[in-house]
Amino acid sequence: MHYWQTSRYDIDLSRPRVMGIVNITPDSFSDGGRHADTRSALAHCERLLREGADILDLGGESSRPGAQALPLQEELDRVRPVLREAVRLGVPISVDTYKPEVMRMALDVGADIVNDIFALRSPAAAEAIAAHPRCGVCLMHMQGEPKSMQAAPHYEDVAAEVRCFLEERAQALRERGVAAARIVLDPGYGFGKSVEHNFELLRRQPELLAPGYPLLAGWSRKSSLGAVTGRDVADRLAASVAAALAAVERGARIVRVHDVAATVDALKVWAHAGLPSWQA
Ligand code: 8Y7
Repeated sequence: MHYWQTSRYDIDLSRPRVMGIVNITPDSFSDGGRHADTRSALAHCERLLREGADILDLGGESSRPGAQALPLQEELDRVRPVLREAVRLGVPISVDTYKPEVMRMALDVGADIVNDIFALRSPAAAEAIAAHPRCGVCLMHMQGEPKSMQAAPHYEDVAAEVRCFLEERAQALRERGVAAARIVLDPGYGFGKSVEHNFELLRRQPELLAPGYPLLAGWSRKSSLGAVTGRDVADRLAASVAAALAAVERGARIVRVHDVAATVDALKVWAHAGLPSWQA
């Protein structure tokens, strides 16, 4: 599985790819309204591209633990104007949403990938993807839902359960006629998982490769990195880069990050180091 098939691009995964995070959220320091929010999101897109991002992931709703759900119309109105411009930037554009209506809008406007933290568990969401001839999709594991997922995460065997869930979600899509080459899986670090769960999952991440789909990993600035380093979210750059490299070393083909420039540098050095003889 060397390419990720998406609406306009076949993304070559023979080297690890960097997905840059673009949050489209109202800017609390500006009263310029929607137009200003759109412009600042697009400026961020352009910055991440200069820093070497291979894919941009646009999101209108925060999925952080405890975050409130965003009304549908507000999400549509935030994402649409940014997406219209972003699809002209010459890179694959992913849209982070679990709402089928937002997926349909995004695919109509020309998005390449749908990134769904609910892994298309809503039948209408799976339908929206299956109705498109070739968009890419990222299926992420989450236990519970963002509002409450960190309350009491529980697993008998976190790696086995995540793998089983992801394999099932991929199979459900395949049965709707979605080609395997369109599907990427994601362990969902931080989504209904304790610090210990996240790191056990990272150590055992190679087990998630067995179903045969490429893996995407998102560790950027997450709280488990704060737990290990004692650092606040603003000071987790080094921790995030280390986690991204560990994920790539354990088979991730795409890393979803805020700090694109640092991650791109780290991956360049990592690529030059090659694999140790016992892994080659
Ligand atoms: C992930 C994600 C977030 C992730 C995928 C954050 C939207 C929380 N994390 N999507 N989204 N994987 N596929 O801290 O790990 O970035 S939001």
